[in-house]
Amino acid sequence: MKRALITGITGQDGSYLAEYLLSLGYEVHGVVRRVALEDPEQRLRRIVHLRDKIQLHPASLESYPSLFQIFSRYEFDECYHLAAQSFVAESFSDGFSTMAINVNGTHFLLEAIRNLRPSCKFYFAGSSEMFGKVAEVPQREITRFHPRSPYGISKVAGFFLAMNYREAYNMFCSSGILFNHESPRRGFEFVTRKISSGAARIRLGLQNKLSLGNLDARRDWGHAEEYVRAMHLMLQQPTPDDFVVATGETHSVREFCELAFSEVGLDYREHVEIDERLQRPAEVDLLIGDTTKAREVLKFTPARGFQDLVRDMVHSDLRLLENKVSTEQSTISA
Ligand code: G4F
Repeated sequence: MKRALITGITGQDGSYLAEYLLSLGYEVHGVVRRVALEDPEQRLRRIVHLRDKIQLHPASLESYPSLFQIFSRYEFDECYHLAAQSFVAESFSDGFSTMAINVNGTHFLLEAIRNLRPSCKFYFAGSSEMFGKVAEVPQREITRFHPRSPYGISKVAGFFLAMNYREAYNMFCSSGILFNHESPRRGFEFVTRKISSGAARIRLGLQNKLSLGNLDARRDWGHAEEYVRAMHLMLQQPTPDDFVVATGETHSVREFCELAFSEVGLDYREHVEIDERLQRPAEVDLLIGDTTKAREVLKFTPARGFQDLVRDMVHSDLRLLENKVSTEQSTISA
């Protein structure tokens, strides 16, 4: 039985990856913040159904000793480093904590592995945000990076840290350059979930308007549940390497709105309003990934397209809200 450690196990990707590794027969461990253990209903909500199948360890990405301790107690075969301050807009508000968590956290983990378990394979969650002001279209593994936010810069640093540990210490470190990946488990701060839940709430009469920023930004949106398989595949290769994971299609935020609102029988133009305060100081205008290497080497091709993703998110939010409303109503009448 292989033993894997996931940082960021309580997030969208971490929860899907934990499910996937369990289905493959792994022993799954996760790093969580201590506060998460104290507020399980909210902070562990994505992994509540896995609670008795996984082992959680309280630690902080800001503390080398806390990570060192976990590696000194267990011999892991694989480590998936997904935890990060991952909201781009927040990185403009507080670039310093984004850099500290994302860069030092990655460095601490790599160093703990080097000292205690150098044979442990390491997956680093890179990001298409590293391409930023894109040097070519579509973007591939060798496209020059030009990040446009502290978040993007922190991911470039993490990417090169992983590469450096690979080259300097011969460790198995691979980075996934994942393009945007979404699902019904996405956090509400990201634009896709903001739109899917907004459209569902407007449909149910719970609100009437949805404020958004730049509707013209284009993203290559895939389904997170599928993308975790690519992470796992990267660590099963004979040699470590870096891979773009994407659908190869691009759509604007406006198209996402159009489709999401039409799924619930509404016209987004009657409900979406632009709030200039939601514009970013520097925007990433166009992302679209070149899927060739992942297809040829990993044999990974995502099956779920844009329409399928939008539908999944909107209908899941509708169901969630309908259940909530009917529970509230039955509580009131009881
Ligand atoms: O959903 P977003 O916040 O995602 P973003 O910035 O593309 O980053 C996500 O994908 C990256 C992979 O490329 C990850 F590395 C990162 O951690 C994160 O998961 O914004 C998408 C686009 C942006 O262009 C933004 O300006 O939507 C635009 N947008 C327009 N109105 C908005 C809004 N974004 C948000 N969050 N909220 C808005 O109201």
